[in-house]
Amino acid sequence: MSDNDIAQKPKTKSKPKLDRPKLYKVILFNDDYTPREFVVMILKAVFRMGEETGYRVMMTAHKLGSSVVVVCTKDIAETKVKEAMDYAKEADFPLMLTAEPEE
Ligand code: TYC
Repeated sequence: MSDNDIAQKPKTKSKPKLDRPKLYKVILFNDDYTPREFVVMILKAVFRMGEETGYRVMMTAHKLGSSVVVVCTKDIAETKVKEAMDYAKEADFPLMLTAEPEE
């Protein structure tokens, strides 16, 4: 038996597992000054929510102090937070949103 007879293991390419991108939560915080309708308008315009979902998310923040708006990639979360807060600044409301990494 020559060396050539040794069965070769089929060469399977090992695929390195790509880590899933870390996800970020966009959090909406309550305040005493921003009108409810303005918050709902932001949720509809920036986060593409319908009226009912927007109202529900706004009321959750209003009653509990904060509410998760969406979970997405860091890039999208930060862009949307900036967009929403720019609208609020423009209208002189102290509306606050943050992007936080999911545990
Ligand atoms: N608390 C505000 C009011 O009573 C409404 C509001 C809701 C503001 C949710 C911010 O994230 C918010 N006018």
